[in-house]
Amino acid sequence: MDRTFLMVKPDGVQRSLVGDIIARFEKKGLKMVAGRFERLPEERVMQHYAEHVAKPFFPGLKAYIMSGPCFLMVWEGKDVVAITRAMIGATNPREAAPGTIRGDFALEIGMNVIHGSDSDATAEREIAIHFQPDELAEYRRIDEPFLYE
Ligand code: D4T
Repeated sequence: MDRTFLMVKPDGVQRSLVGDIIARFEKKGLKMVAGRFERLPEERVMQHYAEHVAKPFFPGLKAYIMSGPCFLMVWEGKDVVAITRAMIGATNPREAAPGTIRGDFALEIGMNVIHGSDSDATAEREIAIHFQPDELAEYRRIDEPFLYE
């Protein structure tokens, strides 16, 4: 089954959006297979955002992402990367469609509530940065026969 890495950022945690966000993915039919609540250490922030380290917005992004705890998750489902990116919405919440997480819950690009992997390769890389293989649970959702044809 396909997997993705999702992370509620410190603004989402402080604004008590974790439960609402999890509920959206659960109700969609996706399966959470790992979750951890933590303040990210600098080393993993640098690894996670390696492609952005040299960009002008990186110092602000790093300070924000380390400003408080995040909720890190791994989710499974067929085409889960594309599905969750669509549910999360555009990077800039002002351009994110109503009904998406960023469209409904955020205003600024620098505080856009949630991160989601943008490809299968990125998902694999990000899961490996944040989780050990034995942290990923293997189980069936009881409603799977009613979710997949
Ligand atoms: P993440 O990675 O957080 O899910 O966001 P996206 O995948 O949607 O967007 P991204 O990689 O282009 O940006 C990563 C992260 O940096 C913040 N950011 C981005 C920012 O503060 N200012 C900016 O100009 C950009 C482009 C927001 C998300």
